[in-house]
Formats: sequence, C-alpha cells, structure tokens
Amino acid sequence: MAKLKEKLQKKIENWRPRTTRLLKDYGTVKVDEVTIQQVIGGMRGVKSLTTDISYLDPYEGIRFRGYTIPECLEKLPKVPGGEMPYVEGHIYLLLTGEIPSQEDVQEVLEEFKGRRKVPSYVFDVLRALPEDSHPMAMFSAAVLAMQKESVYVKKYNEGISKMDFWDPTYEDAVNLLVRLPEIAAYIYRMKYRNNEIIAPDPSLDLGGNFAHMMGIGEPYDDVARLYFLLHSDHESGNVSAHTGHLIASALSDMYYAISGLINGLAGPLHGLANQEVLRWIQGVMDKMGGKTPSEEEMKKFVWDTLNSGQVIPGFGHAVLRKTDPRYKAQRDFCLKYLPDDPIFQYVDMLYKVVPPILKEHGKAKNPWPNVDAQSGVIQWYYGVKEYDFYTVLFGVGRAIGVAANIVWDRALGYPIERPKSLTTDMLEEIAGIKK
Ligand code: NMX
Ligand code: MLT
Repeated sequence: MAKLKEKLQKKIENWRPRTTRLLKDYGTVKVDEVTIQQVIGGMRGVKSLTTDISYLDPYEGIRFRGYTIPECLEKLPKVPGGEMPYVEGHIYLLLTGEIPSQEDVQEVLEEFKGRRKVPSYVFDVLRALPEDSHPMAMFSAAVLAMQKESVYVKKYNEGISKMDFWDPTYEDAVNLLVRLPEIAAYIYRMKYRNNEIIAPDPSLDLGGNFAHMMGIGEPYDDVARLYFLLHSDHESGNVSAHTGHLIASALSDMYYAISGLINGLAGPLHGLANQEVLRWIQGVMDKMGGKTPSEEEMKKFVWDTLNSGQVIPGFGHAVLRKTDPRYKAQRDFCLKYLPDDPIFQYVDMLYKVVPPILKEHGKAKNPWPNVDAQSGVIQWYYGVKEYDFYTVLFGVGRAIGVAANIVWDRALGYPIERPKSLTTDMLEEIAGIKK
C-alpha cells in the first residue's frame, strides 16, 4: 500500500470513534435553530454540514486543515527553483491533516505520476462536442466520460463492506485528480490554440506539467500551483463543494460527483464570476477607448451596473465579511510580478472604489472583494486571455478539496443527504399568519 494511503487509513481508524461517539452519546444535542428567512433564503448560515478539511471564518477567511493561506504557502514543501508549494503536498495535507516532508511529497509524486494517463476516448468526447461549447461544459463532460473507470463501482458491485468504501474512493480520487490538468490544458489548446496539443512531461510535478501543457513559461508553473491551492476548498456549504458532497452521498462515484460540482461552479454567482470580472473590465476598457478611467469615471461604471439591476462580479460573499485572503494572496503576487499591468491597475482601482459604493447601495452584506476579483488578471497577463476558460482552472483546484471530502465522507460513513422541505402554507402556519 502506498505510504499516503497507509497514513490515511491510520487517520481514519483513529477518527472514526469520535464521530461514532458524537452520534451515539450526543446525537440529540442542538447545534442550531432555523428561521423562515433561512428556509426561503438559501439556508444561509444554517450549521448543518460537517467537514474537517477546511473551515471558513467570516473575518479571517479560509483555513485548510487548520492552516491559513500564508501558513500553507510557507510550510508546504516547495518545488525547487519555484516559490510555490507542490500541489501534491497540498493534496497530502487535505487528505491527512499533516504537512508533508519533502520526502513524503517525492513519494506522492512518484505514486501520482503512474496514474496520469488520460484515456484516449476522453479526447474523442471533447472533439465530438460542438466547437462553441463552453469550456466548463467540456470539462464536465470529459470527467463524466471517465465514469466507467471507477474502481469504487467495481468494488461495490463485488460487494465490499461499507467500512472499506473509502479505499476505492481514494483510488478514484487520485486517478481523477492527477488527470484533470491534462484535460484542462487539452480543452484550452484545442479550443483556443489551433488544436496544437502539447504532450505532458512525466518528469514534472502537477503544476509544472500544467504550465508546460498550456505552453506558457515560468512563472506560470507557480501561478498554476498557487491557483490550484487557493481554489481547492472553502468548507462544505458553497455550491460546488455541497454539490459534490450531495451527489456522493447517494453513493454515486467520484466521477459523477466531480462532474456535478463543475456544473455548479459554472454559475456566475459562483466560480464563473472570475470570467465575469474580466468581461466587466473589458467592457469598461472598450467604453474608455483605451484611456484609463479616473476614479470618478470608474465610480460611474459601477453605479451604472448596479442601477441596471446587475451585481458587481468579484465582490460580496455569503460567509466572508472581510477581503478574501485568497484575493490578498493573488494581489501580493500581482504586486510582485505585474504591478504596472493596466488590468491590474483597473482591479486595484475597483478595490478602492467598489466597497464604499456597495455600502452606500445598502444591499450586499459584504462589500469586499472575493477570490474571483483578482484571479483573471493574472491569467490575462500570462497570455490566457480567453476568459471563458478561467472557471476550468477553478474547477481543477476545487476538485482537490471536494475529492478529499468525499474520501472522508465514505470513511466516516456519512449517510445520504436528505433535508426536509415544507410548503408555503406550512410556513404561513408556522408564522402564525394562517391556521
Ligand atoms: N453587487 C451587487 N449586489 C450584490 C452584490 C454585488 N457584488 N453582492 C450581493 N449583492 C446583493 C444581492 O444580490 C442581494 O440582493 P437582493 O436582496 O436584491 O436579492 C443582496 O445584496 C444581499 O445579498 P448578500 O446576502 O450580501 O449575498 P448572498 O449571500 O445572497 O450572495 C454572492 C453572495 C457571492 C452570490 C453575492 O455577493 C454576489 O452575487 N456577488 C457577485 C458575484 C460573485 O462575485 N460571485 C463569486 C463568489 C465567490 N465564488 O467564487 O464563488
Ligand atoms: C467558494 O470558494 O466556494 C466561494 O468563495 C463561494 C463560497 O464559499 O460560498
């Protein structure tokens, strides 16, 4: 058994009694109460999911396995010659809760490399789709096409014990995660680079290989590593993570679950906001005819968008009440590598201009920028100007956290998810409006 899986098995065996005890001895202890506003309003804030992979504090932002983003960037083993950690090390952290050593990461790299080959029929599926399909539809279809590879389904059909479900689920998780960068790069090169596909380089790590297959030189390898790490997880209630968890709760396999999460991520209120930010900025640039807007002009563009009933993409959040630390990490990168980039100047001006306007507008509970406000500008700077593609990058990252969650869902035996719904009549009765 590979060392990572062995470590995971020990962690699972040690963790199980905690969940069993909570259920058995404290199962009826109240965690939360639910209001009508929450029932109608998208369950905002209802504490009704559990995960140990990450936790989102409204003021501090995300912690992966207890580590903040700066801590992860500092502590996780780095790729020689680069500044960013191995994505493989981050996968290790999310799965086991431990920061790996360089040696641990090298073992994981070796284990993962042998699993990277994408079946050729996946490329046939991508080629069979209409040329103008959105990259997210392509990405989701490619993942779904691989469902027949599921080790978990094979073992399930052979009749393995529920206690062992996590093991083939882990196999599916790793097999799928290590193939996603090649699928993503293939979609990009097929759609936007005259079909000139670049073969993977097996000697490279996951992030380095992605940059290589995209055909973009350094430091885009570090951009890829940073990007996949930052987008990997955001606790369990966001649309993509929740979708993945929900699908897997029916014991559907990893391929169904990850394909499904990609579909949820493709919404403009969620991951697609990163493409919307660039689309919005390009719209402003077109209207300005190449001239940089003054702050007053920028304020007018923001108000025009709000007054036409649209949201300002990249701002606001359902949980966060401060600037997203993922925004900050990417901003630090921009300040170091592209401080004079004109689009970065726009993004920075928006950081100044938008929050006071959203406060004055009086609707958004969080006026501060989220991860999506800052991510497109980096891609654009390194030549990935086809912003339709940006959410695919988010998806490669998000799959890592959701896959880790699903392995643990199976390890801890979480049941099928099935909340209860009520009718409007019933809510009116509860409210005392109607007998
Ligand atoms: N621009 C304008 N209005 C906003 C914004 C914004 N950026 N954010 C929230 N509002 C409005 C929201 O539409 C709602 O209006 P109404 O009462 O008319 O329905 C009101 O403010 C209250 O919403 P909140 O409770 O603050 O936010 P909610 O939790 O419902 O939604 C988002 C969170 C993230 C969906 C919302 O802030 C938004 O639409 N932001 C813009 C899109 C975006 O950046 N999404 C990416 C989120 C991060 N991600 O990657 O997933
Ligand atoms: C995410 O990364 O999933 C987004 O910030 C949305 C969320 O957490 O609700």
